[in-house]
Amino acid sequence: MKLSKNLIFSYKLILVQSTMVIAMISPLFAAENIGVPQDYQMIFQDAATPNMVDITWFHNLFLFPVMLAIALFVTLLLIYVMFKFSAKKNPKPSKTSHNSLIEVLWTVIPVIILVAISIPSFRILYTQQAIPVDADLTVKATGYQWYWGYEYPDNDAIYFDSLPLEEEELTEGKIRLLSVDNPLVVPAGKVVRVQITSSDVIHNWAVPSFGVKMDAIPGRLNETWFKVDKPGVYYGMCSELCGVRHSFMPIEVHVLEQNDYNNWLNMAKDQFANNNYFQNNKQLVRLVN
Ligand SMILES: [Cu+2]
Repeated sequence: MKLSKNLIFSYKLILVQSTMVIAMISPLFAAENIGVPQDYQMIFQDAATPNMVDITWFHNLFLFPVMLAIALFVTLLLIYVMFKFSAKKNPKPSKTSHNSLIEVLWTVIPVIILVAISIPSFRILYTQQAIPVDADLTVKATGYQWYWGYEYPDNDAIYFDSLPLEEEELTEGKIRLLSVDNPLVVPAGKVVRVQITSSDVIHNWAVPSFGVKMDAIPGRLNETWFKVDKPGVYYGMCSELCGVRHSFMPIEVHVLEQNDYNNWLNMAKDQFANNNYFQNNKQLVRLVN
């Protein structure tokens, strides 16, 4: 009776683990997506920056196999123990309570695994944090309850608000809850330094395909960077719970070829530059008054 219970338990364990493995591997073969989440997606979007390439490699080809190997090893060990030392097969249990060799092994091997994981992990963390000194462009993203404001301090202080499109404004190619009226526009193949802050509560500027996720904190200026070679539209969202309309502050980044970017810049200078900052920023007006 006990054995059959054990059997059912081990079958369940195998079933749960194999379902988890299939669920985690299948998105690796998902169709091409650039900067857009896909239906039933479970892991990363396609990488658009060198940092995200590293992060994807680290997860898919390093952490995931290590995790899989450990999970399989522990599962097999459990199954082995359940059969080998069941009450039926092993009626007189051993009274062993210490085994120096095994204790050293189960301490040293996990330490080696953790050190091996930490080396690429620290390298990736460092490249994310170290802003290249020769950044080609600086943009500033400010989080407001509940939209983003973008500023180009190097280009006549261009400033504009970026609000999500309402459902009736959605045209062909626009995505509900991801498309905005004024997207952030940057040139392709250039290092973009992003300064991130907030005017009210903590927000978070996150674009998954860039491997970028940085808190926007009132009174602080955080920095991150990205370099996207492939022109296209990339999406992200505020990733810090910031209030009732937290899910309505998407991020849309247009990466343009240099020529197209220059054209946009000229247009933006006409439209957005040197405007009265307070007029543009209703939130600040409210705070000041
Ligand atoms: Cu937010």
